Amino acid sequence: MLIVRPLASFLGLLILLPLVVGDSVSSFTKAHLQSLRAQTKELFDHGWRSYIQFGYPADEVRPLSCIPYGPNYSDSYDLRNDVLGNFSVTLLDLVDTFIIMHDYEGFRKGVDLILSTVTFDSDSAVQVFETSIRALGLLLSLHLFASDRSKGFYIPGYSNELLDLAYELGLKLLPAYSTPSGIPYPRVNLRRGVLAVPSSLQYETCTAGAGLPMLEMALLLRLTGNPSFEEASRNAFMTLWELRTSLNLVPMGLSPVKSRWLGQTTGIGASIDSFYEYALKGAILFDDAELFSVWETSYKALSVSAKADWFYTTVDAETGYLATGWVDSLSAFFPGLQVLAGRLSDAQRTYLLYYKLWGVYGALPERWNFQRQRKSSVKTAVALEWYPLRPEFIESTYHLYRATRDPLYLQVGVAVLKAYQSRFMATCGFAGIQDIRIGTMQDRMESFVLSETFKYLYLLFDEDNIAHQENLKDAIFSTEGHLLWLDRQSLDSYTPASDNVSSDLVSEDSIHENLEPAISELLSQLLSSSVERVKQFSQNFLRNDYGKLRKYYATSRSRLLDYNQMVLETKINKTYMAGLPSELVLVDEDLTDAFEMCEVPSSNPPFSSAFMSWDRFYEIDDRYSHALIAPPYRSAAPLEQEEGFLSIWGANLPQCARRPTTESFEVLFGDKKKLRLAQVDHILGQSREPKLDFEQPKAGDFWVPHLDGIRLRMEKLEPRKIDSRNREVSSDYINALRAQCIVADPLENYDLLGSCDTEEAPKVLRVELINGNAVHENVTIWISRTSVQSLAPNTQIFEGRNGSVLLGSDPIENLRIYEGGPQAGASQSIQV
Ligand code: DMJ
Repeated sequence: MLIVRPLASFLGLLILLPLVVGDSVSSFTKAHLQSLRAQTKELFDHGWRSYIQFGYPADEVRPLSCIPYGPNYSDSYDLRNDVLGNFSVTLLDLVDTFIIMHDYEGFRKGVDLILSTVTFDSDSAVQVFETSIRALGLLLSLHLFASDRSKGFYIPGYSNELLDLAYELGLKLLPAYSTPSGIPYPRVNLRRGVLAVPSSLQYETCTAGAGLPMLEMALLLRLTGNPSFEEASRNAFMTLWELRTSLNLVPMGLSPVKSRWLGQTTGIGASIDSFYEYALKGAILFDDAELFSVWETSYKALSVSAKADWFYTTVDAETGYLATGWVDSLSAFFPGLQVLAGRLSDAQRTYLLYYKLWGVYGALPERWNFQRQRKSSVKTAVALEWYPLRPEFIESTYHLYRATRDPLYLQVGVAVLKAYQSRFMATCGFAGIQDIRIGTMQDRMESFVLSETFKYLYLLFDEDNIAHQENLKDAIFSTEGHLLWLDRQSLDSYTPASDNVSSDLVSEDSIHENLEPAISELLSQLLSSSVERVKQFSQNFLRNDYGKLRKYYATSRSRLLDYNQMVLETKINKTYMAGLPSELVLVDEDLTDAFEMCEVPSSNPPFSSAFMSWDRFYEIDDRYSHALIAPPYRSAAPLEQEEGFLSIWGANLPQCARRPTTESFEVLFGDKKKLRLAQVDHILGQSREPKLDFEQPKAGDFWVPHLDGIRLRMEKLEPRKIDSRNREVSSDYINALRAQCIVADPLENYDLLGSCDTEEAPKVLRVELINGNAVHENVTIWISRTSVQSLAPNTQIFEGRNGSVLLGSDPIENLRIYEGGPQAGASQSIQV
């Protein structure tokens, strides 16, 4: 098994675990995992056979009506044409799934079919990035396996035919980069080049699309030696980065002609997702420090500006203000990326929402709306209602399982598997959901179902998979789930079989001359209307959430703060764990115990799920109960509470923290533009000064010399509220802290020194987050006296007694003035 245990308890396990694997028992023994893999393979085979029989050589098969599906030649504006280029895209996306499923025969059949029938001489306008990630990525991955004797998928007599095809496709995509900015046009006609695409389909490239082909294109260069591939795509990626806002954020779409953003919204989901993914994966694949710094900087910027309590939001890239009230399904890939970046606890936290969404909907709505409505319903919660069987949730589940081996992720896999065996199963493949709110199905199976969704599902159940072997340790999964690596040995050995497709289908100049006037005209019309749209939206937003915060602060803090959004809003509900069977919930409305415990299941097996034992595991259910609303046709119990799982993995679990009843709000000091420059240091050790007569910072504390550009999330501690650390706030605690801040200033300089005298209810503030960094228990944020003084008149931040700091008349529990000398920089005496 996966966890090493003393023999005695292992023997105990043998007695406790059922030896026969039933469908409803989550034992996850070797035999059980083997059965789960076999079931996954069976599903994949059903999809593959259906496509070959009823769809091929078209791009897709329609799973409900069993007919082929391809581009819509009668309407060039039909967006399905973006992925359907009439080159059998399902085949060109899925063949490497055979590799992951240890099926050499299937792999050979797939490769033979590609080589004997696929052609890119198609009069279709396709998205450059869709074609790159699906077809180009697959061909490169197949080539790497077919030409490598060490991986078990070598093809005897193979002489680069797959690479030839990739090369041919690469040359057809390359003219898209012929823009003045180097940002690619979004679409290209595979036979007739960029000019054959209507200009109104070329004015905007989404950020993910512009940056995305980089990995595939760069690999194509490394394998074929044609520098144009990497130069073009790398240049586009770095141009995007150069255009970032002062918050280090990159909006979601731009004009390839004008190289300017066409909106300011950003986030981690649709239109931007793979930008972060390829910064990190490119850094790993090519050992590239520049790309790594793009990832690190972006991640930090997102944490500062876009991280709410449980998930990343969409924000305005210039101001950091909340831009929309939804989370989209595509963003579910992000926890997997966080795992790859080594941010494991961040990843688990980000994952939790998607886990809950799957529990509620048995799918992920394309957009889920988290904002509180006057009358909540499934209609208000599901902002975009379809689920086209996207892979992102299972992709992150797989990465998290590999990093933690927590059985709850396997349980998720079982639930996903069951959904494909029942709900999504169709006569000719698998059908996505058309409308989650009422449960209608979609007559479509996109190529990523067979190329990604089943691949990650299988990998989740397969400890010994080829992808987990030592000789693939440097490989990464592309954004479309194709395994890529850099084979340094085979570099420089390639001569293209044919150069019959020329990259100058049309010269760069002529593309530019022909397209630019039309696009400029279109842009000027469009910009005026989109500016209007953005304005309207933000006005609405101001009336809603922003207004709440204004109201909250209006009376006592009229001069205060350039603040942002109200993130938390809490109320005591009768039950604190919505969605759990009542016999498993122990409700103590008096809030007198230190801990409220979930009922402990009676069996006491030796293993358990650590994720599920997290004391905040259920907080999100309650906090977002207004938006986690199940459609009427679903009545599923939470996955972790299913009997067959809980009785085995639920030892001493779950132990739940009480839901916080405190409120939180955000504060931004000084200039927003300084956010990304602000210094927030983590203290790694004690001061080296032998004996200081003032309190010293300790390891784990923060050092923040300047408050300008500092964003804090504050928790408001009031008597009898339950705080985020699961404690009831006592009046004694409040009074003790407030006693410190009574001002005893000999000069009675009340302009600069604060006072706790107030007629308001006494309270204390606590910093929960500082520029995206969580501030844990017993951690102090040290700031300099000068920074307080320089902001004091405008922002109502004051020095209290003994180095304490006040916001208005409230002391801040974990923020203190560092007394280490007048210059207060003190970097010499603190290791930071
Ligand atoms: C896939 O084509 C890829 O995972 C891509 O990166 C994002 N969109 C789809 C699946 O949702």
